[in-house]
Amino acid sequence: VSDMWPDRSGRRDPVTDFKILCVGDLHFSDRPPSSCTDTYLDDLFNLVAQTTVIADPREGYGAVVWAGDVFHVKTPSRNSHSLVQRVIEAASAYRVPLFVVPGNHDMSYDRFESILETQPLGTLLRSGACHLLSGWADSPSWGGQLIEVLDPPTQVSGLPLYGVPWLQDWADQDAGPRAVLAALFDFQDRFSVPHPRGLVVTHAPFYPPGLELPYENYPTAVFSAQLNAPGWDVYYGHVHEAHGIYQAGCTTFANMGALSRGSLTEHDLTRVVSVASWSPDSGFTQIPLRYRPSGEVFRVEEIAAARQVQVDLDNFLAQVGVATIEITSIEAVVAHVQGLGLEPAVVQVVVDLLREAQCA
Ligand SMILES: [Mn+2]
Repeated sequence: VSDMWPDRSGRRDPVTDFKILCVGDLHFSDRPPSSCTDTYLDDLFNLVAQTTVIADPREGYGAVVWAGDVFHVKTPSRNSHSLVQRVIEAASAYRVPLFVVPGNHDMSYDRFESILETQPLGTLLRSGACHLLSGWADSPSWGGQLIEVLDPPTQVSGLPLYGVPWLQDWADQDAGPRAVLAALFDFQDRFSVPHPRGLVVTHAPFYPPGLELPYENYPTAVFSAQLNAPGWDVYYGHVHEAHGIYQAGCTTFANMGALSRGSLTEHDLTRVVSVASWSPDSGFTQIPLRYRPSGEVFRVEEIAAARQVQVDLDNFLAQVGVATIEITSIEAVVAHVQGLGLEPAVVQVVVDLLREAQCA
């Protein structure tokens, strides 16, 4: 397999017919989210198992990337050893290297450093069942430092794959762009050598132009300009709703939505659960999975209640002359809290409590 990629100096001719499988937010959790039936975890492992079949090296796959939020609950004591071992086993079933781009749920208080200190993702990475995708796939880094404790898989040397983890400052208009440039510190060193095409995977509050959230958004056109890498595409997690494939700036973006079906929103009742294949020649291709109907994975009374809340809210907003807002999810409440103009530290505590309450 190591002959598939040119080495870092680009001496070998690039192989261009490889594929990378991109998988959205997973949110493994011992307990199902409150809106979900008891089969939440088994259903999720079933979807992951399907991706291990799809990512067949004989079909040209060279790597799989999980685009963040592997574990749902950040509190270390609320992730059982049973759960972590099951995830290690599932991650080990891939026949090609598995990479993980850390998401906000994989860190405590949005601190990247917490991953390898307290978080279940750190245990998963240290098990060797998957590899950190932060910076270049073959040399993981953070904040300008190589992460020596984690060995990248030898067979991906030169793979045109780069990761940008969740950034504490994504939504900060001033600090956000600086944080992105810091995260991309060694990207320009070799983005065009040896591959004219490549893939960046991130966990980011990206939205298609025109669909941006007011409180949590990083403009995709700005990210495209900062990459400054024509021919490179971007896959991202974080937004659980599927955005599909779209263009912003000179970059093609894709988000197929979460693998987890843990957030009960209108789009989660209707969307096709999918992952994406990416290749230098073809770009992104949506791959639908086999999944259970939403009536079996969500508690029906919760669905009815959520719809009633939406209807009541719509009526109320219509009466006061305000446009509708989505308030059927924790994320919507989080967005609201983030828009209140509170101290960032206070917002962080409230957001963490809300997200963990989702699982209580
Ligand atoms: Mn998520």
